[in-house]
This record gives sequence, structure tokens and C-alpha cells, in this order.
Amino acid sequence: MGAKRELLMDIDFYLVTDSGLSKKGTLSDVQDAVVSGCKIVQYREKKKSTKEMIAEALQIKAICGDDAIFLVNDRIDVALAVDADGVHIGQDDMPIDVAREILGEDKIIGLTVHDIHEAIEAENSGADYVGLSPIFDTATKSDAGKGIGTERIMDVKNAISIPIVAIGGINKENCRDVIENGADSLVAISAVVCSDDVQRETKEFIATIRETLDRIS
Ligand code: TZP
Ligand code: MG
Repeated sequence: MGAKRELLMDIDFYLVTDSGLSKKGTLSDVQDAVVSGCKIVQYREKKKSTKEMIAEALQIKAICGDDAIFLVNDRIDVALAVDADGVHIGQDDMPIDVAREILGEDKIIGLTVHDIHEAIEAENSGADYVGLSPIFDTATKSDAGKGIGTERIMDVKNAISIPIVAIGGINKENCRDVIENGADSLVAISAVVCSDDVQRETKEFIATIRETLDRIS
């Protein structure tokens, strides 16, 4: 098992970049999150050219170094070009078996799922983790759909054994509930990248997640 794959068992706060929402820019956000202890970063960029994405992805990879897993959203070509640690894909992106064939066994593949059926299918098709979405209503992703609520996390937890990353509408007020209901890790995009202090927000999320995981274990 690669070192980065081992790190996947230890993730708590998961950073997804958003250059449209970010106050200080993607690279600054990644830097701030990683120095604050974030162990997984997903480069999610919908507007830039492939050339710009490759240049930025190389910089993100360098910031992550050995400290954080570095994944690229959707763009398997970009992930391959920069030798990222893996990808995060959605239900309408490249089928996971095809992505695995292209990326090989060593790369990490995360898949967005919306319910227990997609989660079981994700595990059976070789996903390394699932992103369960959206837990709450969110304005950050226009087509995310209605929040499924925290109780659904436990249903998924009871059905699969790969890590569950919760996403959608999560903030510091509701994040305890998300972890108590079975999420291993969580994403909070706007709550972190729209803040003036990404380091402080990342540290606070990590502390709350860790404290909750310790309490329920
Ligand atoms: N995928 C599902 S919901 C979402 C994505 C990228 C947006 C989450 O953003 P926020 O600001 O944490 O609700
Ligand atoms: Mg996608």
C-alpha cells in the first residue's frame, strides 16, 4: 500500500478548491490548509484552460508534497499530466472501471454518490472512498440537489467499508452532527475559502472533527 493510500485512512478535513469563491486564491487556500494539517486536497477548477490547470496543478502538488493527498476533480488527463495522487469523479464522469484502467491500481479514485445504492456500487467497482452529496442544501454547486440529511450518512456507513467524505452545506455549526452520523471526513468549501483566515478555519474544523471522532470511538 502506498503512503498516500495509507494517509486516506487518516483524513479529517478535506479541502476542495473553488477559485470562484476563494478570497485569496486557490494556491493560497491550499497552502493555508496544508500548513494547518489538512491531509487531502482536491483541485476542482471549472473555468481555466487545460494549460493553466496543469501549471496550477503542479504547484498544488508541490505544496501537498508528502503531507497531503492531491486529487484532481474530473480531469483524468490533468491528473495524469502532473502525476497527481488520483482523481475525484462524479456519476456522469468517466466510468470508474475505465478510470481505473487508465490510472492504474496505485492511484486513488473517489466517487460522488447520492444514496446507499450508488455507494455500494462505488465500493464494488473499486472506488477508494465515496463523497456523499449533498448532506445539506448548498448554493455552492447549482445542480447539487436537495440535502439528504445526516441520518442517511449512517445508512451508507452500515453498507460500505470504504471511507465516507460528507459534502454540501457543511459548516462549523453542523459538522459535529455530520461526524456523529458516520462520516469519516468532510468538505466545507464556502465555510473555509470565503473566510479571511483559511488557516484558522481549517484548524478549527480539524479540531472539531478529531474531538468528535475521539468522543464517539
Ligand atoms: N459537490 C457536492 S456539493 C458541493 C460540491 C462540490 C459544494 C459544496 O460546497 P459548500 O460551500 O461546502 O456547500
Ligand atoms: Mg464531476
